[in-house]
Amino acid sequence: MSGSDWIVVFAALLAIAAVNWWFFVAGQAPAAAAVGASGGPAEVVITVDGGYSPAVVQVSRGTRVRLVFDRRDTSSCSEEVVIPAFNVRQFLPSGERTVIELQPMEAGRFPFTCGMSMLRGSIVVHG
Ligand SMILES: [Cu+2]
Repeated sequence: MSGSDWIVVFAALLAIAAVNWWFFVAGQAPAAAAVGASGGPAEVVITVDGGYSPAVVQVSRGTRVRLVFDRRDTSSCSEEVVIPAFNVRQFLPSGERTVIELQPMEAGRFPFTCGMSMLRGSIVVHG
């Protein structure tokens, strides 16, 4: 390997370390998923297991979005998801995927919670 190859390898390792840091250390902050932007699929799977993962979903205004709630836990806390801005109150059977379709027409941050407002997430709509 020549000297410049090592620089490339080092830069790649640094990039991998930065990504790992972002997911595992900075991961204390709510994870975000972007859908509908740059031609990506407007579907996001949200794992429900004592919380929502990702807890923040970023979408583009006017994009039709499929939120797929994949409920893994059996706690009564998470059995219902509520999205007040979209008049959604939906039962989530444990061990199943429940699809909620939305088409946000306004930019803003719209929370979703469990039926008791203990578990929290939000949909961030970019204008
Ligand atoms: Cu709850």
